[in-house]
Amino acid sequence: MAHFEEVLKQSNVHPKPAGLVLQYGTAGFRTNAKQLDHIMFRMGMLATLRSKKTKATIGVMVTASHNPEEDNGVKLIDPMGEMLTPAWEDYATQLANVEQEELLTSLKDIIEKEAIQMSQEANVFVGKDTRSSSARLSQAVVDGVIALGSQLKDYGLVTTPQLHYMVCCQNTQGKYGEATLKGYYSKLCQAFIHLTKNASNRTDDQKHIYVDGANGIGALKMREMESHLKNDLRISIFNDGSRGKLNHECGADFVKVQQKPPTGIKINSGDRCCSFDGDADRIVYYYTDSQGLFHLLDGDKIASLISSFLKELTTQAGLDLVIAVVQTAYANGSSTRYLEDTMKVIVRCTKTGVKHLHHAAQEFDIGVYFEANGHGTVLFSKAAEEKIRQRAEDANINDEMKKAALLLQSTINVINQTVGDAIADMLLVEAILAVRGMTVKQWDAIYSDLPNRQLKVKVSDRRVIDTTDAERQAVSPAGLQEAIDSLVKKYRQARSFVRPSGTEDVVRVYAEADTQESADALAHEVSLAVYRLAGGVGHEPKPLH
Ligand code: NG1
Ligand code: ZN
Repeated sequence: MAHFEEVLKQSNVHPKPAGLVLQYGTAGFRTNAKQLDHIMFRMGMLATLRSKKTKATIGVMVTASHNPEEDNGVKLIDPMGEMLTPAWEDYATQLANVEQEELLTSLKDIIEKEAIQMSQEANVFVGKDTRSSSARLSQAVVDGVIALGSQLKDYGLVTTPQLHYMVCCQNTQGKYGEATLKGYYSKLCQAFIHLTKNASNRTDDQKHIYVDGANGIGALKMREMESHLKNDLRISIFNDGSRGKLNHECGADFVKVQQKPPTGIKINSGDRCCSFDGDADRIVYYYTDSQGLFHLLDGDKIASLISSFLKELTTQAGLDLVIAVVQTAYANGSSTRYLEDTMKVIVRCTKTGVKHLHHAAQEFDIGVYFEANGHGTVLFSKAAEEKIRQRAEDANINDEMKKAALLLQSTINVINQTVGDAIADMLLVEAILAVRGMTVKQWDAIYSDLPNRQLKVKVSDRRVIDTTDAERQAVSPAGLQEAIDSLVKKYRQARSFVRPSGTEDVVRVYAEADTQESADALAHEVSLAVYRLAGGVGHEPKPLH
């Protein structure tokens, strides 16, 4: 076959360093950019096979999200804009790791196992973030796509969620929207303008938001979007990439983990700020109060705001829809209590990793899912969307019901249902605050976070840690869970768990308790237990204070 000759020729341009083994993890492949050229080429080919198999457009995004500038990575996007199906993650790992001379055999093996018709047409969408290595690496993806004879559309610089959106639009024949950046901005911004236009309680300072773009793609895309907002929202962008380094002392991950404002942002007390991560699929909010104290409003608080808004609107519209919030073990205990006891919504806990949350959220009429780190979105079932549409068009209902149904429709349109999207989530939060006339302080006050701490421990092989119960309990190594249990008992309102990271070669430790000192002490003690029982390497973890 002609394609295979081309594959052989091109694979010599993108050779695999012998012996290198990488795995398609929760965030695709992610490592130092120098090691990724062959991976990109091979993922271009795998996307083509996936496209032939599904008879649909597949996306390939070149990014390493919140990782440092010298890293890069790649993720495949399935037809409805969702993450690659797990069975194909295994093919991705297989294809990535075969040595040069076995490449064709491995390709043919996938083709055979999946009964792929090579004569079937294929179409692949490619996108990249602003890393200096991204241009070269996305070219390697393109070479892989072309080698197997697929059609191709290169979107160039886009956020991860924008590429997910394009794939979904393309495969739904435009029902979800137009597969262009202009289509994306106008859908989201029109919905935002509709939501805010009758917001009688909105104050002037509510029309101004400060955005930390993490020196990445999000900043560029916010600039592009501004004109579509028709002055309905003023946006001040910091860390726009003109000076600082990507994700360096800025961005959503830095702000969440360090629990402090990013460098490079100048704000006054009470100003409403948010930080995106390096590929703009995460967002966290924050402000400083009149005493200069920093307040973080993370994914849990965003999920709480959104779900309470949706509950209010569905009730006002007289719609009986089941709303659930999906979280992970990292969700602050106060948020879970607030959602269950005060809001009375269903709460589910899944393993870390967006695909797990997304999957669980699909089981409800309305599923709001957020990781504490700010990655999340809202899913509406087809039936729920239909009920909302019918209610909005019903001529026999009162004004209040009608208004609520129309607001719900615009809420659906401002959301990117394919994946967590910092830009879309920001517009939704801004709209809710405007409609409610709510300040960032009032939003923050819906519940108080339990003080918490996240730490990392280096061990020689993090796979020795095995967990259960949505990662909240360690089943191995022996004795670790017992050690954690007895440490937790020493503190009030305490909780702690450990799990191997899916994106870094470390074990993550999380602890929360009634005071910051207790949370810090507990996190440190649990880190020591991990170090001692799970084969820690290097120095023993030191206390934080
Ligand atoms: P790992 O490295 O597995 O903890 C991190 C985040 C996840 C998810 C992935 C993918 C934390 C604690 N973990 O995973 O939530 O976002 O990266 O980017 O924030
Ligand atoms: Zn990201």
